[in-house]
Amino acid sequence: MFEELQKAVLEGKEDMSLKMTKELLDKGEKPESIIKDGLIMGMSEVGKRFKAYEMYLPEVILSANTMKKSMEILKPMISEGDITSMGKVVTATIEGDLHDIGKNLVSMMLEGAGYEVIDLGVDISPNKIIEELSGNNTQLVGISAMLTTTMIALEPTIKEIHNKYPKTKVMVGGAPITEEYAKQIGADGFAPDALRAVDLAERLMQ
Ligand code: B1M
Repeated sequence: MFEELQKAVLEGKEDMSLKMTKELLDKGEKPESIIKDGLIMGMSEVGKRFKAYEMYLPEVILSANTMKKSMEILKPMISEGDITSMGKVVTATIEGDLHDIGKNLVSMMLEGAGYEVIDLGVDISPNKIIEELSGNNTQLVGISAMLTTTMIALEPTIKEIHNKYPKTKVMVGGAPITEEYAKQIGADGFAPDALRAVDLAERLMQ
């Protein structure tokens, strides 16, 4: 059944993806497994085929939207924690970058783990983040970058946040980011996936 869900994402079939998502839930599968073993695996295959020129942008958009539709069902199920108990996190995709699936997953997982998450969306400038931080005590900012052309905007963004809010930690992630790069640009942490982003958030907010 997971294979059918992966196939639905790969082929951009929203109705089938929703049907399989609901059937897996009815069978007692956890929302986290449905995301990881169904939706993300389907999307990973999309990434591979896009890279190999076997899929084109309109098809990738269909797959991304298909994944999003299923995530809309799953999100409330993994966001049932006590949202004020763990602290406040602001999430965003870096300026110039429109990819939001990974960032949305990270936001969802953080919400599920009990954090209050303010998701600013995509193509977010340092000013917009700073504006959001003013007047509240956000402990952590999570920034996603998916392009080699946009990841370079992370460093000035992190610097600006640290200058204005020295106590606020910044974690980064996204396909082109590595642990080493994150250190080099002054991030407080890097996570390769949404699950590890939650562990990292816990460590950074201690
Ligand atoms: Co784009 N795209 N895309 N794309 N796209 C990539 C990233 C690319 C690697 C594809 C490729 O060539 N193989 C490539 C980047 C190459 C590079 O820079 N090295 C690329 C390109 C080139 C582009 C365009 C420039 C294409 C064009 O127009 N010619 C364009 C740029 C637009 C822009 O942003 N300005 C573009 C557009 C798009 C779509 C709009 C069609 C669509 C995005 C839809 C959307 O997000 N709403 C899209 C998609 C879907 C992809 C791929 C195929 C899939 C990305 C994805 O959603 N993966 C991607 C190929 C790939 O990554 N293999 C590709 C699934 C998601 C669950 O994984 O986002 O990696 P990911 O998130 C993971 C981790 O990275 C991590 O946790 C997540 C979950 O485990 N993570 C974090 C992410 N953020 C984190 C933050 C954290 C911690 C962990 O802390 C804060």
